[in-house]
Amino acid sequence: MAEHESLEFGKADFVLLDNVSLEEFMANLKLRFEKGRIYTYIGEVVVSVNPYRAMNIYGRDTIEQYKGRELYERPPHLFAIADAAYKAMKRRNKDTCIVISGESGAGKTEASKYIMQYIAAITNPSQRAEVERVKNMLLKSNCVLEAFGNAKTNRNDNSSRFGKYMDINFDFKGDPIGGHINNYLLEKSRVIFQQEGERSFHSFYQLVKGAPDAQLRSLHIQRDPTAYTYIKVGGQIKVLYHVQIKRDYYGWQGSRDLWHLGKIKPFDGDVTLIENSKLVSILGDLLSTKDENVEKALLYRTVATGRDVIDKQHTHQEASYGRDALAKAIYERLFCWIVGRINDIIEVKNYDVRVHGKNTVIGVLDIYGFEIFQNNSFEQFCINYCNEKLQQLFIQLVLKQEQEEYQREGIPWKHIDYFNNQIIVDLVEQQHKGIFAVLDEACMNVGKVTDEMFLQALNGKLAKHAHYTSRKLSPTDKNLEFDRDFRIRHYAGDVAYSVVGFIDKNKDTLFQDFKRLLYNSSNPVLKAMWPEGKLSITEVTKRPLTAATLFKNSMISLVENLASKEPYYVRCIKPNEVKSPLLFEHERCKHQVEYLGLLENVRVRRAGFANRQIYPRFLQRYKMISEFTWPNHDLPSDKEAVKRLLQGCGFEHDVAYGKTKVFIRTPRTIFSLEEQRAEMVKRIVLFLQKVWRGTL
Ligand code: AOV
Ligand code: MG
Repeated sequence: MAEHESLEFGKADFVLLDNVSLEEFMANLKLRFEKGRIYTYIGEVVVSVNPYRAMNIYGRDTIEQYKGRELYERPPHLFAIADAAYKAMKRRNKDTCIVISGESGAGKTEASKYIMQYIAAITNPSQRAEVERVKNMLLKSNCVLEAFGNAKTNRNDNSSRFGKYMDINFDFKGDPIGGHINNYLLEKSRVIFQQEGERSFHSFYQLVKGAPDAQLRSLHIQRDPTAYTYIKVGGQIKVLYHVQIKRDYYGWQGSRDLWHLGKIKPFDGDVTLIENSKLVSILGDLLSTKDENVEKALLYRTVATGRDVIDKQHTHQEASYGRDALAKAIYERLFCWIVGRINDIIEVKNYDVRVHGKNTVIGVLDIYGFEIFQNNSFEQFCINYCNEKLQQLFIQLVLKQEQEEYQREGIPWKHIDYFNNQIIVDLVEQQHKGIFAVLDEACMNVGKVTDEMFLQALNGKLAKHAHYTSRKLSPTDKNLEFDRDFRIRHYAGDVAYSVVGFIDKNKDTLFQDFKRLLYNSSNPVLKAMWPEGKLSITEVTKRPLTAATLFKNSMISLVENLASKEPYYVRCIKPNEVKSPLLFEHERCKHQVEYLGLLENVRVRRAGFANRQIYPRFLQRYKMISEFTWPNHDLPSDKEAVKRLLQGCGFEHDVAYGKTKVFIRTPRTIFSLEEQRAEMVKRIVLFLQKVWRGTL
């Protein structure tokens, strides 16, 4: 008996549970976690529990075990799902994607890295130099993006503060020839503020800890991070993993092409900046622009009144606001610029379909997970909405369409119920009525609209919505601590959001003066990041889209893109709040199993069919294994022919015949058909060779 089939480690696939109940599901999950079996299947879905310790299951030898194997031949593993996505892409010329979901700290980013490593390890057997270069860049880019886009939060020491979707392009041989990264809304407010116990992005600490003295001197940066207001707000300046940080720092220094971006560096954004002329001149130096222009942009706003152009001095508050907005914008644009540079390097070039054959894609999605903090703001709202969208995609593809197809095809089917979170997605994104729409409307208003007025508008529009409430609507609710909170009942739990800052963050205003300042920098890289700075003050600019609208649009197109590919899922579970390798907190895990819809997934899967194909395609592939169908059948329909073929093979009990498709329950049947087909192909080839040589 294969190790993974031994009961000592529980059931390797939840579909094999004796009874599909939450209790049995949890008992199996816990047993496997305790035995160090962190992966379990639900059919082709991998359920993963974060082990919070180094596991010896990702090495070269393990990779070899999974390479080219069928899913159930080896114990459940991310490598098996990566291999399945790769095989589907290669065998059937299909674009596939791997969607990794789970709450903050559940292990998505780690999983995405192992998947990438696996794909890199199994491809390019002929060691083509160009392919090796591409693979190297794909793997290295992770390190750079993590440095600039990840940070310590109270949920995860290495939390992704941006969403990442990476396409890997393959040529007809199945070797990676390029890739493309899409990044989604970076949590840039972290540049200026961190909650208690949190840190800013890793890059800041890596720089002060890892850069050589001379370089720090040239950037006017001290080695002591406590000297910098922006990166010490969260009080967590102690640098974790010092050794790793040093290695990482040199790691991205080594990526030669990416290194010169380091020219723009964090600066002390304290208001003293304005009083302290030395800081102004440091900034002038780092931004390659005149000191007096820096000072002017920080203190004044140029406004056009009719035909006149005047300089209006900022109040202290406006100056602080402007300074913070500038810091956030510089970092955000730097981040997007890095992604752009990586894309320049990895993008497929000189691809000629006639030479290279069809170009197929595997997409890997790693986003920021669902999160609840002490104080939740606009950023959490966007992140949690993003998770709702992905849950909706899972529901659509795994629970809904699957069941609808059985009905459409006339396969006897008892409907399996599940919670559909579309209602929450609508609550956020619906036109005119959704929270984003109400927010945009508030931001559009010419008069001064406050966050509180926005909350009132929400209360007015959403009073009756089952997933929305606020203190005004439920005055006795103890979980709503403040008048400025509204609460959403998300698929993964209730979250109270503070409206403070929603309007500003959504408008995301950056004074035109700063754009002009940076556009006029003599550093060409900086200049290129601020094309709007070209406009003169009297030119009317269109109102830019709000942060919410941009994010919503990017999520909608992301989901469309994923839905157009054949999806594979990794569902990550976080076993405890304290990052312990030993603790399986039953209630926490149960909650995740419930909201991820895993039990429903098992039910649909168990009652359902692993594989389906329309009759003509099925015949085309397998007709050679039956005398009734090879080379052609004389039965009245392809459906009849498929029936005859499967009866002949003895698989009758494992299949169902729909109107247009044959449904096959277990993957083993397909595997066996494939084996028989391979055997026949071999024989036919031998036969033909003999005919050819005239030796028959
Ligand atoms: P996330 O990506 O799901 O959270 P990570 O992948 O960053 O979570 O995992 C959090 C931490 O858990 C890692 O830094 C590791 O210490 C540990 N960990 C996760 N998976 C493994 C594994 N397979 N083996 C060993 N340790 C692991 V967020 O990005 O916060 O949503 O926004
Ligand atoms: Mg992550």
